[in-house]
Amino acid sequence: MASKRQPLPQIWVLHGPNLNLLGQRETDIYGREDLKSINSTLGQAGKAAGYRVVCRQSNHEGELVDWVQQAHKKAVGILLNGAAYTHTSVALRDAIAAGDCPCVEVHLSNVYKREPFRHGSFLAPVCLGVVSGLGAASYTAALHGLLSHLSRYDDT
Ligand code: CA2
Repeated sequence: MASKRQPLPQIWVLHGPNLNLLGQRETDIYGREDLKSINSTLGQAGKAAGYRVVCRQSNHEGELVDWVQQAHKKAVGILLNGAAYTHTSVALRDAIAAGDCPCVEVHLSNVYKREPFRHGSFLAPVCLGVVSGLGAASYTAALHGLLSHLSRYDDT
């Protein structure tokens, strides 16, 4: 009888508004790497660790809220660059807090070096941690932090 392979546990990577423009504009702030390349790096690193990485980008707050809710059901962890919604969205914060899936807040730029309105985050208090300022490497650092957390709390 053919053996059935278990599907890999999923990590969802959610990118917020305007991050589809990465690599094309404001490269002095956000770097030259585009989203496709960041997603591909995360996919490979996740696969090497035994996870399926699912990446999505939206410019719409409600769609991001929907995805966070779905991630709580389908994924074991979330990396979220909420972009501008980080600093404004009670809805995203409530969605993160509404489930048990650990979420890491990610930023390419060092938000604390920038305008004061970027210093506050509605999301950070309900996240596992925050990585900010390492460029595209913020995402890989966040993934490694999440994987380390998951390996500590693995109940399989
Ligand atoms: O540093 C980050 O990753 C941010 O989340 C990026 C957001 C910003 O509102 C946050 O304060 C910090 C902005 C994303 C905009 O991305 C662009 C990329 C290329 C060109 C223009 C915008």
